[in-house]
Amino acid sequence: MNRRKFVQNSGLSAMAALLGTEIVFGGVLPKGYIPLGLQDPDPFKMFDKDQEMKVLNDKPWNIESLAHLLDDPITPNRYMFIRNNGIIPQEIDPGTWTLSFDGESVQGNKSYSLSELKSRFSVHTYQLTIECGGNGRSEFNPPAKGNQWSVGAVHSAEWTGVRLRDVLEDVGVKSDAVYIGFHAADTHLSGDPKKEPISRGFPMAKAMQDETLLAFQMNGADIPLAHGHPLRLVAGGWPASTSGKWLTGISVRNQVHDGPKMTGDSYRVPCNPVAPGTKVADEDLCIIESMPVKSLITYPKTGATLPLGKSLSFRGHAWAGELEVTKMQYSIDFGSTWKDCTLEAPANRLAWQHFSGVAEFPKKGYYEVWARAIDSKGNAQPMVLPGWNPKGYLNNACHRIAVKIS
Ligand SMILES: Nc1nc2c(c(=O)[nH]1)N[C@H]1C(S)=C(S)[C@@H](COP(=O)(O)O)O[C@H]1N2
Ligand SMILES: [Mo]
Repeated sequence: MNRRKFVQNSGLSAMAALLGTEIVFGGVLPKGYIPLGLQDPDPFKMFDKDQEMKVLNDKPWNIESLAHLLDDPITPNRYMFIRNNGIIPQEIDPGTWTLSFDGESVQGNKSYSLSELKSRFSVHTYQLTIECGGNGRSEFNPPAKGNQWSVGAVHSAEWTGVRLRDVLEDVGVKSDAVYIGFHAADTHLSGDPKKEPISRGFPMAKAMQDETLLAFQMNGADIPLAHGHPLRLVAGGWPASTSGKWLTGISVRNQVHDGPKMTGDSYRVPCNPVAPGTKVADEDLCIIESMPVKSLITYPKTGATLPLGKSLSFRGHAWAGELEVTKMQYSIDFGSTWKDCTLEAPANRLAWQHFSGVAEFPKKGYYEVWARAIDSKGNAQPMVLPGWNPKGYLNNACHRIAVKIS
């Protein structure tokens, strides 16, 4: 039961207990009225998000964007989805914030203040597309537990920071290093201070890429609190769960990192396809690495109506994890025939690419515009749901919008 319902259904004494004091004129409270002191905060105001965004969960906060809100070439904060596994840290002092390095494969433990990171290493800016591994989960059948993301758990902001590689070189890494794992300042939903809500990572090869950043800015300003202020690991093209927010530590491991949400069915999918609903043994699950090819039509909004004889200009973005998108196509006949879209180069590696097209419709009636991206290895987005997996990851089916010609 959520808190609002609980408060609504509770009597005066329960509300007083929640407030920590007596409600003095409680006897005259209108029925069903929730005292301001017990009302949930407005997430749109609190996180500076657009009112059209969809709140999937408030404990922890998970807020989804919508295809047509993601139209900007670089996603502004207002339209960026929020995904949390735990409680957002409350008291953050960038002045005393430190990032510490440890693990089996560092030459010695070391830590840096934020100002040391900023002054001792060269600063880089990249546009990086990060998509939640569970984006598209809501379509799987049998359904998968977890936030029921539709298509809006992706964003492509500009991140500024220092390269993880440069800092790792300064720390000194042993030759047996295979993986890094992040540690962060958010707290576990259980309230247990010893439990980390999430501590994921990636292989050294990803850690050493130019674009893998320890970021302190997003879109040219301090990172907003919900997106990892004051320091965030950003690994474009990989499941967003590897981009640790509120970053406090990096462990350099001589084995695959085994922090919370690295094992079991978290962010792991069957190494080989399975029938929907299959129970998959632990050793048959593989960690998700680079995200699959995908695209979104961000204009027009689904449901557009157009007079006969007028062509439809549409546009959107396409991305392909570590790869580039090399071809973008659209169909107005449910995938029977495809035409090419105009496709732009990315701003930099791991940034999404913009596409546009002009569709003509032969007669009045209902149509759908389907969009399909193809990556540099020839992988195309599937028209229908891809392989079922226990937690509903990696749904990269073609995005589509409805259009009526009247
Ligand atoms: N510290 C920390 N980092 C985290 C998470 C978290 O719960 N705690 N969630 C991860 C997941 S699962 C996703 S999808 C992205 C979401 O990033 P965003 O909220 O900035 O959109 O953050 C990742 N980094
Ligand atoms: Mo995620």
